[in-house]
Amino acid sequence: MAQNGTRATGPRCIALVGPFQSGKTTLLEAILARTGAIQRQGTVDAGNTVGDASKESRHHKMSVEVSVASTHFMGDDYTFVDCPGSIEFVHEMRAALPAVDAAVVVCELDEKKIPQLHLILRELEDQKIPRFLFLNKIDKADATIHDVLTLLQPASRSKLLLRQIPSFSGDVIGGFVDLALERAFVYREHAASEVVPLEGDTLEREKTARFSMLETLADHDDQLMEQLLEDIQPPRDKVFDDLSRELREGLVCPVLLGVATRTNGVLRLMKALRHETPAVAETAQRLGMKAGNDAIAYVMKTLHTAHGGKMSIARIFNGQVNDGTTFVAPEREAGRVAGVFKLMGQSTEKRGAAHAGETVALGKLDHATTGDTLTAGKQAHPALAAVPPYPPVLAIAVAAKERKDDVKLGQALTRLLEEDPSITVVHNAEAHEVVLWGQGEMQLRVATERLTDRFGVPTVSHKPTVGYRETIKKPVVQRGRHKKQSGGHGQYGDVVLEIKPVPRGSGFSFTEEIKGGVVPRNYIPSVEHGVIDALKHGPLGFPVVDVAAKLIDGSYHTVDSSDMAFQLAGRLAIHDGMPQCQPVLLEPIYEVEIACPSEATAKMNALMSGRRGQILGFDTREGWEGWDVVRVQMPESEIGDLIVEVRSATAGVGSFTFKFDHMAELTGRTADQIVAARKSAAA
Ligand SMILES: Nc1nc2c(ncn2[C@@H]2O[C@H](COP(=O)(O)OP(=O)(O)O)[C@@H](O)[C@H]2O)c(=O)[nH]1
Ligand SMILES: [Mg+2]
Repeated sequence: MAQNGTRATGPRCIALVGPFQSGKTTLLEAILARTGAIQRQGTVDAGNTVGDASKESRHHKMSVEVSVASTHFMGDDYTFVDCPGSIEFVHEMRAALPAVDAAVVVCELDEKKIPQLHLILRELEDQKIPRFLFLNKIDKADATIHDVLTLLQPASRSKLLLRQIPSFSGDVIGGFVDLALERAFVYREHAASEVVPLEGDTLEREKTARFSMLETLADHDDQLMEQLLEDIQPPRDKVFDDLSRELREGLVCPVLLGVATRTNGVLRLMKALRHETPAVAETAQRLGMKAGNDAIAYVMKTLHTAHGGKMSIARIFNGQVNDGTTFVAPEREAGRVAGVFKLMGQSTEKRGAAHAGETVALGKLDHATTGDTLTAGKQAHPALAAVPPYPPVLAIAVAAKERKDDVKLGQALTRLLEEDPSITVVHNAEAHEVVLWGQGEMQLRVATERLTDRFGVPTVSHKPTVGYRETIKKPVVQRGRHKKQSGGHGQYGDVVLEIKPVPRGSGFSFTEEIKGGVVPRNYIPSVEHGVIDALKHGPLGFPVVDVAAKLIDGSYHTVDSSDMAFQLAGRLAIHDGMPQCQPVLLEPIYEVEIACPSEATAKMNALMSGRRGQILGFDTREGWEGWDVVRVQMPESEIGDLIVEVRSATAGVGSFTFKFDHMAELTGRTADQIVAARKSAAA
């Protein structure tokens, strides 16, 4: 039985987070099985878990979005939010975190996962989410727990506090000792662990480990410190109170052990959650919620389901939400709830009103988006949280496979972005491209799969067009004469243009110095029009920039001259003049700032020079111990898949931001290839 009886403490919402493949989805399944929400524990490998039930997740055998499922335990409701571990889907977790009372960080005993763990803990620390570490897969552990903690500690700002130690049967871990309870358990597969006497060698280890746990707690409790110094055994209740308080205040991160596949350690985890995590009122306080009577909810995720339409997964922080509740978001109507649903992974089940603390799906809130704070009432509550997505790092251009789907693609993209706000869409009018910007290859692949499978628009995708330009290096004076005077109404326009390069970044200018009306005033805008048109494709095939054209001479015909004729004359002059001006390709250069663990900095250096990058400098990353920032200038074409290499050189955790800096001349082989490719594409 639980140490504090069975008093109910209200519905909780708990995030399962942690590095990729650490066992989060398996742990969710184990929790649901141990608490009776499901009859049979599925496995990720068999593809029959409650989490990861979307087509894309099953297909890639990984979590690509949050999976939400609720269960009961000792009189209370618990909703678990299984978050993808992959860095590309980290926004799913970040947007969900404001809704949760605590997070369970699932981690393997694997040194290679430390950088990812570091990033995840950082996010939890920044958002002030109380957190447990669940060391999973201890059935496969070949290091001692103590050594592992020493390795992991630098990734955590708060002290990792070992709450359990393993006990052994022979060489393998057969159970654990709970250091707060001072009780020993042996694991039983898919059943509650069995209490066994705490004795012998295990008792000795327990004493040492318990003392060190108490010492850590005493760092933030003077009274406990005195008791320890005076060799007084603190009462068990005091130890539990301290554990709970220090967890909530983010002073410690308690560490529990387990084997998710066998549900070992799962009940103890549930009991720790039950006794130690804050309830909804405290979480609401953390978010700065103001007292009132209106229902308030936070949207952690938006989904478009095949049958139910749009669903907003929301935690209710105050009041009660019914079918028909009308919500406002700050500065916006959000819509009217059409159905309150209980979630079990992908499946939804209609239910009654939801109360403070519960996490449910709300049907058809047309104008609600992920991250919204919703208020039922006239006066919107200020946003409880703001989690802007990280800037995107990778792009693909997408188009509907069939022209007839063009309009449908627009609608599908709107839904896609609602489901995943860390994707942005940019319309490149010049290249007639719809460009999806996102967080990585897998995320964009999943995005195109969703467009096809979920939103019914098969697409094709390719690399986005790089914004090359061209300019000239020499001036020329060029005549352009358009003359057609055989039969019927003739055409006549004649201009002389001075074409010359201007400094980089000054764009295009058109001026005139016409004397004696050799080109009548009313035709001059037509000449300019023709020039601008011709400069859209220079001799190399790209838009021309940094050129000045001056109209200096010309002639006209009283009957045959027209706007059209002078436009054509302007075009001709550019067309014939430009090739004589030594045209040169310009490529966009960006300033890129790469953040990476210091041990990878040297690798970055090599990577940059392979990509025509110019290193501008190195720095330590502010507020990130053991990290560096590398600043480089790099051509746009080389940034295309840069993230793939940056991640592979940094165990997945490196990232970058970039902004346009300048256009630079490009000559030689690379330039020739680009021009040739353009010519063959245009042909
Ligand atoms: N041996 C062992 N394998 C586990 C355990 N928990 C999960 N796994 C396996 O680890 C892999 C990744 O699990 P998954 O739950 O998908 O990890 P996630 O990426 O964190 O959701 C799967 O093959 C699981 O079967 C465990 O406690 N012990
Ligand atoms: Mg998973």
